[in-house]
Amino acid sequence: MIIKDANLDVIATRRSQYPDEGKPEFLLVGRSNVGKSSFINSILSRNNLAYTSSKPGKTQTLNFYSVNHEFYLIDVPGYGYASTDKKTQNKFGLMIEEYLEKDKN
Ligand SMILES: Nc1nc2c(ncn2[C@@H]2O[C@H](COP(=O)(O)OP(=O)(O)OP(=O)(O)O)[C@@H](O)[C@H]2O)c(=O)[nH]1
Ligand SMILES: [Mg+2]
Repeated sequence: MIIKDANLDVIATRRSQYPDEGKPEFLLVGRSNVGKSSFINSILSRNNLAYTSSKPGKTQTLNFYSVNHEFYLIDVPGYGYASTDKKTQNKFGLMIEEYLEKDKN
């Protein structure tokens, strides 16, 4: 697939902020620091589109990357990042659960 266009379209923390065009969405889930954001840059052949870090806990929101105006790749916070406090971990969990339960795309 030729990536003609890739950009960060929407940053969301709750449902009302999700894009609503009905395009397919692919969510990348995994442990913190496992390389989810790096993977997005890699498959889109973009070096610094998704922010990465050698320290866990970099991605803190639902980041919707529009690809060729056809679909979205969504970068999300990783799970298992014990260094954040319980309250923040819980917030990340609820944010992703809301997406998984409510988003139809
Ligand atoms: N050796 C190696 N390191 C990688 C690879 N992919 C990513 N990394 C490194 O792993 C670290 C974490 O990468 P990120 O892409 O920020 O990880 P993440 O899963 O998005 O992390 P969170 O946003 O905290 O959930 C960075 O230092 C990357 O350079 C890989 O394939 N091999
Ligand atoms: Mg990340």
